[in-house]
Amino acid sequence: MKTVIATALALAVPGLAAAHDYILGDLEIIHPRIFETAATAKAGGGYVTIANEGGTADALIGVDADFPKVMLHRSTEEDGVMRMRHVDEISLPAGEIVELAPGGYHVMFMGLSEPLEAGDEVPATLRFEKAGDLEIMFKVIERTGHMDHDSMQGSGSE
Ligand SMILES: [Cu+2]
Repeated sequence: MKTVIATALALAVPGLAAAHDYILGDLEIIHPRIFETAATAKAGGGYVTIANEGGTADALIGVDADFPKVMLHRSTEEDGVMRMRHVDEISLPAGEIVELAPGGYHVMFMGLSEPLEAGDEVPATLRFEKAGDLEIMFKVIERTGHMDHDSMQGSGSE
């Protein structure tokens, strides 16, 4: 489906006041967010939930944003150490919900020139293999005390 319709739904769900989502064809893109970054951080992790409500598999194949480098990463624990690796795409099986979340898949925004602060919005374009491109806003949200890998200074490569 090539029709690019980015509809920001006005959600009024109690307890999810910060949630926002988008529809692109059969894909629902829910609550794209980035945790605020430390002053010295060179990278920030972007998270989002993607529901594929159609009958055909799709994949997230890239993200464009105004940073020197943006990559798809997957965090894994190896011998008790969290590492992250570049992935070429994130599969979106038909009828399934895929979560980009701390400790797993994420979008790595690299080469930050200044910290991302809670309340900021980061425009980005999600590129899907079949559904096409979707312009969204990642909302920068407060860190909830839980440290995850995205404050590490990882190379992001294999
Ligand atoms: Cu990463």
